Amino acid sequence: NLNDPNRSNRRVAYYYDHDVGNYHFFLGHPMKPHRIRMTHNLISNYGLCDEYEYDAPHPEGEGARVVNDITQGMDEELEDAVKWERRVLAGPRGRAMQVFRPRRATKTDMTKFHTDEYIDLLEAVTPETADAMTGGGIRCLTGEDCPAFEGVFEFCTISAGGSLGAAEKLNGGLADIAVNWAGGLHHAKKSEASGFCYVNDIVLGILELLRIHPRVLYIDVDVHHGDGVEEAFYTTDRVMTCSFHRFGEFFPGTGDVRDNGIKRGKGYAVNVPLRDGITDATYHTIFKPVIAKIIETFRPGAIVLQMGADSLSGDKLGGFNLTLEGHAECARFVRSFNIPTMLVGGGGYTIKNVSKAWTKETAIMCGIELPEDLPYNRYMEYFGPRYKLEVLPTNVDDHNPPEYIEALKRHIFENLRDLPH
Ligand code: ZL4
Ligand code: CA
Ligand code: ZN
Repeated sequence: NLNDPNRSNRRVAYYYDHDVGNYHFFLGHPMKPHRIRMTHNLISNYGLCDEYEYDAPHPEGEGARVVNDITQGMDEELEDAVKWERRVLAGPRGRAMQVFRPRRATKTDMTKFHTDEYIDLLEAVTPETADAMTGGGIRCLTGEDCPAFEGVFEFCTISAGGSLGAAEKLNGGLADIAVNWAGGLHHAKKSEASGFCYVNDIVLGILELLRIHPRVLYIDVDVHHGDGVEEAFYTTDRVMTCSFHRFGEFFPGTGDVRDNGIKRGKGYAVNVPLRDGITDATYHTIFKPVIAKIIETFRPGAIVLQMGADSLSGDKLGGFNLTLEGHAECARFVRSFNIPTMLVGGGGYTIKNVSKAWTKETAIMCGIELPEDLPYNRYMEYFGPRYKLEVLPTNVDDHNPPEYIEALKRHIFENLRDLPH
């Protein structure tokens, strides 16, 4: 039954470039692209994938090959044990999803949203100019949040290339769900980097989806407000943006519940400003009804879901108290509507938790609930002492009383009632 919301066999396309983990923002910078590599390693050791199939010929002309072969150099007995564990976890279902190395986004791709001048500047960053271009005088790359690190442009071609590849795959009807954990960089503006984000892969991906779909819904569960995406589509009724975020003396400071779009876009931006310490239970008393109502009234042809993992409990920058289960429930809930969906990453600064979240969520997209015991993997030592696929809540106070949540819901539902449907 194709309409069964829990139908397990969605076609999932997963985008990963094994170079992504090699980029470093700056010493001590909280954003660590290495977390994408950790995620991929955990995904492959859970048996969800094992090799690449290239979307397009790779510029370096490489063919498909096995990646992440952590068994190389192991003694035979351990190698057998690891391979056996993978086979057991993968089970009889065979390969769960298709794996692609994305093409790199080009300047022409990027200037579908960004200005030529800004992209030229980004491309001009080299090891020699990097230091001089950070902060000092150049307005577009600002200070410690967005340093001009070595390879920043290439990093952006990977992140944006994944989201474009994912959008193209959905447009072609070749997948039901497409995943790019290297994307989700929601703060980047038309001609300015902001909040660790340089090129807005999400805006580029949505623009691609709009070629086929009259209406696209954007949902953002990162703990920060999705301001760059909201701003890009603030005056259009073809994209509805909905961000859940921590609000009140917190970056970037935008995303008041009263900000809901202008001109033709009036009513097509939804903001859910939350206080710190929010738990799974409180979060879902607002996430589920708001998303269900939006889908019912807006009837999107495609969804982009930003799964920023900094809303998890214990995040270095976050302040929410969501467990792995509560975070993943957002993805499971959106999947149940059975609408073509692209999942992207975003924030997430306690990196062992980021890789657990995005691994669990990748599996859920494939219709698989993973066992809690982590499989042997290359980054095993990050996950001690419990080695479990879990993020537990802490006992911090939830500063979101029921009255506050109810008032937010009332405000949002009243706005949605005014939309044509
Ligand atoms: C750091 O330790 O709130 C950057 C940034 C670099 C290394 C050493 C420099 C120390 C925390 C953050 C000084 C850093 C001062 N290093 C940074 C107003 C601010 C000005 C910059 O998840 N300082 C700016 C951005 C936010 C601000 C959050 C979230 C992205 C996303 C999607 C972006 N900026 C105050 C901070 C450190 C750093 C330690 C930092 N920056 C924490 N929060 C911010 O939504 C990917
Ligand atoms: Ca958000
Ligand atoms: Zn964030």
